[in-house]
Formats: sequence, structure tokens, C-alpha cells
Amino acid sequence: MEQSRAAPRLQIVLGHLGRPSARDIVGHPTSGTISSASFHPQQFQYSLDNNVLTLEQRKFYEENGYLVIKNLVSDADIQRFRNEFEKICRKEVKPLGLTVMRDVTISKSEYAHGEKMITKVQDFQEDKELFRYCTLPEILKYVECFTGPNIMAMHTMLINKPPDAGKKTSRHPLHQDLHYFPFRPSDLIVCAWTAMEPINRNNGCLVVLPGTHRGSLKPHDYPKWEGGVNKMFHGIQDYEENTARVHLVMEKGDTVFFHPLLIHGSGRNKTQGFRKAISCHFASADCHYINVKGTSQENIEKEVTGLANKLYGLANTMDLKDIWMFRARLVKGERTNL
Ligand SMILES: O=C(O)CCC(=O)C(=O)O
Repeated sequence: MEQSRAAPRLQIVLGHLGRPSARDIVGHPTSGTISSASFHPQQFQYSLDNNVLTLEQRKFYEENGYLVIKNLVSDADIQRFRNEFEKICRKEVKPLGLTVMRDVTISKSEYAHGEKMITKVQDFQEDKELFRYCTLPEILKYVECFTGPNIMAMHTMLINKPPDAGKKTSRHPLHQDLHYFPFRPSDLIVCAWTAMEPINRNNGCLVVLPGTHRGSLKPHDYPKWEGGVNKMFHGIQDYEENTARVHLVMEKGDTVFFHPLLIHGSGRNKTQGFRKAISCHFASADCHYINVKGTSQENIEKEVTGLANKLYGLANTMDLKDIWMFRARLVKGERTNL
């Protein structure tokens, strides 16, 4: 889209808006060294050589498509994100561009308002407090290992997984985040996802299929589950059922970085608490937009643009690229293509 079209629309929108066998995987390597004799650096495809990751960590990400860094975000920062989320829930702040999501069952349940009503806030790029997450040096230090030095924050979320009301709607189907993204190359995109409290199988931790980042983008659609599924929760229709899975049990502050082709999802929240995580998808500013027409991503494009055009009364003038250009924010280096 040319700049001349983008600028007025940006004003309009901003004006209206008030992702080896699992059994063989050893934990989450966060430190340590490994003999360089067994490595061939020229074979690294998914990570960059900037002296931040140990060889073991790089090899782990290359093979598995994810890497957990323990205790990366401080309790103080997590408390600030929590406070701001609560303010949003109480409608004390209304960040521009924020999308508020509700569980399909919650809107019909006993929770009338507040934190218990909201399952996710998305696109908090205009909320200074929450967006601090995307600028934390400890996060960007790792992001740079995958994107390189010019970094855009593309997609932001604070996920408040509700107690499952019995219909299993708190599950997030297995998917690849790249399904949602009209930018490439995929190897220069990475998600940072930080646990805001201890997260385990009881309250619905992330589940990943290691090594699937080496495959291709698969067709996604709404899963045919009984009991309902949340808006935009597309899942892969035909993944290999016997592929090994790893449940990422994490402590508060632990952060997982993962590739946008990694197949992942999250389980049901069987507790009475609201399980919280904050995340951002980052991309190299050297990525470029693609046209998803005629590809498996066309269904999500229709849904996202349909919703945006309806919300902002834009008479079908916004396309997927426009929406992503509005979300994208430079967080390090120089803005180039995105
Ligand atoms: O936090 C979760 O439960 C899963 C989030 C996720 O996979 C996503 O939003 O793409």
C-alpha cells in the first residue's frame, strides 16, 4: 500500500480507536557450554551469531524451535503489567487501538464485569505501561538473536486464561502463529511469551511440538470441538497426532522464545484462577509484507479485515497489510520495510 493511502487511514483508525523426540529433550537449557567440536556453525538457520546465546542454547532452538530463559522478567515489572491490566479491566484507562477479547462462555456467565470478563487484551502498542514489556532490554537482548538488530514489535497480547466453565473453551487449539502474519521471512520472526505467575498443566501451560518449526505453514480453521471455540482461535486441521509434545511448565518471569512455525497451543485451565501471560511477536524490520490472497491465510485475512472494517466503519477499505502497519512499532534500530 502506498504511503499516501496509509496516512489518512492511519489517522482515521487511530482517531476511532479509544506461536528429536520430546522425551529426549533435556529441560530448558539456559546456560552452560558444549564442545564446539560437534557443531557446524554454518548450519545454523534459525538464530544469529551475536554472542548472547550459548552454543547449547542455539543448538536447542535450531532443533526444537523454542528456548526457555528462566527468571528473565522481574517481579516488579510483572506487577506493573498486572496493575495496568486491572486498570484496563476497570475501564480506568482505555488505550488507543486495544482489542479486548472475551471467552465465548464468559459473556453468558455470572461474571458481569472486570478482570473476570476479559480473556485477552491485544494490540497494546499505545499503552505505555504494557508496551514497556516489548522494550525491556532483557527481552530485546534475546529477540535480537533471532531478528537481528532492527526490531519491530508486531503483535502484543496479555492473556488472562479463565477458569474453564466446563466446555473446554479455555483451550487454545494447536496452531502456528505464522498463519496470522502477512510478513516474511518466518525465520526473522520470534515470539516472546512470559509467565506472569507459575504456569503448569493445571492452569493451562503452553504445549509445543518440538521441531515443527522446520515444516511448512499448514491450513488452519476453527476446530470442530463441541462446546464452542473463541473468536480467531484457528487450529491446524491435520497435524500428525503422534508427534511428541512438550508441556512448558514455567515459573513467574520465565520467558519462552519461539519460532512462528512452531506448532503450539495451550490446555484447559482447571483451576479457579485466571492464568496470566504477556507476549509480543517481534520481527526484523527487514521483513516484508506478502499478499496472502490465494493462500491458506486467506480465511484469516477475511475475518480480520472484516472485523476491522466493521469496527471502524471503513467500508472494506482496510487490507491485512494496513492493519499490520498500524500495529507495528519500532523498538530497536531502524524501521525499514514493515
Ligand atoms: O497463552 C496461551 O494460552 C496461548 C497463546 C497462544 O498460543 C497464542 O495466542 O497464539
